[in-house]
Amino acid sequence: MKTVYTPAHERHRPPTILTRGVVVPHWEVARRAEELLAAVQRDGHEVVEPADYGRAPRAAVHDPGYLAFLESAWIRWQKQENPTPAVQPYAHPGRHMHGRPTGIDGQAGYYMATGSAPIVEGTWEAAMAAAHAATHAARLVLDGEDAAYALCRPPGHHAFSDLGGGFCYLNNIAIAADYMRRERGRVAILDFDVHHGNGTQGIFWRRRDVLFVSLHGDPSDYFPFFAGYANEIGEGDGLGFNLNLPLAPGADDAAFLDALDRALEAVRHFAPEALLVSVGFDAFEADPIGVLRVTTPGFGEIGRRIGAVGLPTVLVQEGGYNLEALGANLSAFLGGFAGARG
Ligand code: Q9C
Ligand code: ZN
Repeated sequence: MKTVYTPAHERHRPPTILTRGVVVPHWEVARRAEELLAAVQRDGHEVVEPADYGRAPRAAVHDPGYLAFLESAWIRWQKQENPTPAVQPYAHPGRHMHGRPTGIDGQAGYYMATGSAPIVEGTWEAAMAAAHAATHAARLVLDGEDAAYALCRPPGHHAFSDLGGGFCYLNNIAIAADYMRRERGRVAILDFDVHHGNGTQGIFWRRRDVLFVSLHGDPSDYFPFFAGYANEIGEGDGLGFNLNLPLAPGADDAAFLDALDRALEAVRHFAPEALLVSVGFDAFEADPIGVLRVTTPGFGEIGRRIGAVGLPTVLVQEGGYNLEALGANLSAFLGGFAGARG
């Protein structure tokens, strides 16, 4: 399978994250992509660089004010007194607050849902490149490839139209899905990252041409907390085209695969012309921020069942933070997928 990869991700180096009151090194590190790349190379997949698709694909999904913020935030931050290397908000609009700040501190809080998506010098370039990688994988599948894998970093599924957060800036899979929709009637997105794909859900909430289905740890006590519940089914035109399957903490391969079967049943019923998959390996039993217990062979079976649906498929990398296991988990997943394609 063709893998779309660019070293542009290396410029995004989020330094730290505040976790339970303590500043710790960020989990979303460049080595993640290096481990994933080494695995696809070991397995003999062809690696290609993405083309530059310009502004249009991201502008079709994201708000102009949000894009202008992302592009300029780091430079604006440097113009403050005693600047630091990372834009990191500390105040967000809570309930009952509707004012619109003009300064960088307030805007950072306005455009970021969480403090876990710091913006450093190379973040914008890396985020654009990740979106191009997902778009390129979509292009390959539109042009007749059976499937393609976008090795994206930074990830994207927590980014809404006008709101970043949770290590995400541009929503790579939403950009790729919307891009495919220009040439295909209906597409489905399946998200098996351990965190609910709240940004992707938000972007397609009122649309019936893009089905969104997510498997994830129960948000009642897990990030992103405020979305991912089973009663979220879309609204307006999109009513009935959003499916959330939250899993209890500690869910094992069997529980995960049962939920995956339900998700794939919904995909088959929707009968899309293509499938896009938010691929996360943070449901892994030894992920440092995960809460589920999927094993490496479990990811193989996940790949096999997704491949067996038989749709043209765009795989887009999201999370997964166990650096020692990332490569093996990707190999298992891609091997399972390829096995089902014959
Ligand atoms: N104590 C993705 O996997 N919360 N994002 C971290 C840990 C944010 C994960 C706090 C998790 C976001 C793409
Ligand atoms: Zn995740």
